[in-house]
Amino acid sequence: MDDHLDELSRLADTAGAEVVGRTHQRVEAPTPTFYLGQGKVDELKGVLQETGSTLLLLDEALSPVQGSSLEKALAVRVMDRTEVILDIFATRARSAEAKMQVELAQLEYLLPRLTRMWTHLSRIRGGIGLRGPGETQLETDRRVIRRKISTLKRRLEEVAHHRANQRQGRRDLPSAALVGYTNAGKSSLLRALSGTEIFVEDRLFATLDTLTREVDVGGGYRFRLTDTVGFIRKLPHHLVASFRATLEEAREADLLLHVIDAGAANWEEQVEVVEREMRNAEFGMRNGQDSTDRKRVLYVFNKADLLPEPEPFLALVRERYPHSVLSSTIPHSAFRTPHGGGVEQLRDVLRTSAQALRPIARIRVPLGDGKLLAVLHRDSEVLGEAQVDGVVEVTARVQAWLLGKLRRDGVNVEIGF
Ligand SMILES: Nc1nc2c(ncn2[C@@H]2O[C@H](COP(=O)(O)OP(=O)(O)OP(=O)(O)O)[C@@H](O)[C@H]2O)c(=O)[nH]1
Ligand SMILES: [Mg+2]
Repeated sequence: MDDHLDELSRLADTAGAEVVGRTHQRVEAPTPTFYLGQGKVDELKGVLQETGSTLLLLDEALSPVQGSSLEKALAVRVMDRTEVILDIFATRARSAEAKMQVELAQLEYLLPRLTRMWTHLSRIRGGIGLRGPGETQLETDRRVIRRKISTLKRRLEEVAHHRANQRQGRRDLPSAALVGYTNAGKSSLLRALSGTEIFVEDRLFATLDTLTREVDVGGGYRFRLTDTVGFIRKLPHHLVASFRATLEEAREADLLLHVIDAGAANWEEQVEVVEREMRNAEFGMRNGQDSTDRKRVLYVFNKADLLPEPEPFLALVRERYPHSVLSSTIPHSAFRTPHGGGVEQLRDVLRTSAQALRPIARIRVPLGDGKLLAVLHRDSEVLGEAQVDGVVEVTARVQAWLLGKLRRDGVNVEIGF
């Protein structure tokens, strides 16, 4: 309960509001008018006046009716968690795509609430609210909004299509996506591993755009590592739906790095939230190595520098999550992995994965089979070619799927020589 209100406070802070008080009530059956009971509403009225607050935030989702009756009764702006999150996304969207995605989510959210927003806009000015790209739409009617929604969906599909095409040409490198709860340190990890400058902030939802960097994982191997938008408890479903295309990059990755803030008291709850959202977004996940049709997940317990005893902690979590590593992106912190700096263990695991995902193979290509040679040059990394006994022997780093295909086609392939 307190964790949830702490998180709501952080959301408020990120949105630019100052928290002056908090209260909670166990609500067995929310009332259709106020969600809360009349007694609580009266109490809130007093507190709001005393503190001179202009805003009331609720951690639970309000119906359009509950929102507007509470606003009337309390004479302040009332927002639920969904609205605060939408507001943060609206002010933080930078790229054209992120802006379109947020606008789509805002419009979908607004549609059933149009009347309430109209009155709200005419009555209350300033403060945080539904700012950003969706704002101008408030003046238009439902029909226009619906048309705008379908235009946005179409344009987002075009962007997604374009990206899928781009991805096609980059299948030669193994890929991993950083996923996890907001503020877990995903962007910091990408920065530490790639050695490039990436925006990091101790606020929620610092990252809204996916960003991909090539990372040298040692032994001549490179990984394509993608940073993604963070998840949070009760992430508005409109947002999840409109950010679907952005998450496509993560869905396509060979490997998922689930980044966890090991220093958070409720990290287990955060892991559950992330896994639930990923299931909803249809990520094919598996925890382990034994089946081939699902995606591998590596649990990265970050901020290990905050743990008093990192090694016993890791031993404990490995009982439940066998594929886990500790990391810390803070340079020169007391935490060191057995292989050096705070992210070196993760780099080692990535190298091992790269070796497994891209084994080196020797392929015997009959002289004159230009088509096969072309396929190898396009879809694998050719390390060497030699003509031996009437065949071309190609040594290459080959993706597992291509190896399977070559074997099925009866090509002479040898690995582990
Ligand atoms: N103590 C400690 N803090 C860290 C570590 N890694 C990141 N942080 C801090 O955690 C905060 C969030 O880091 P980000 O990298 O922006 O987190 P994120 O997962 O990308 O967050 P979103 O983009 O908001 O989803 C920043 O203040 C970082 O400096 C770590 O290993 N140890
Ligand atoms: Mg980030």
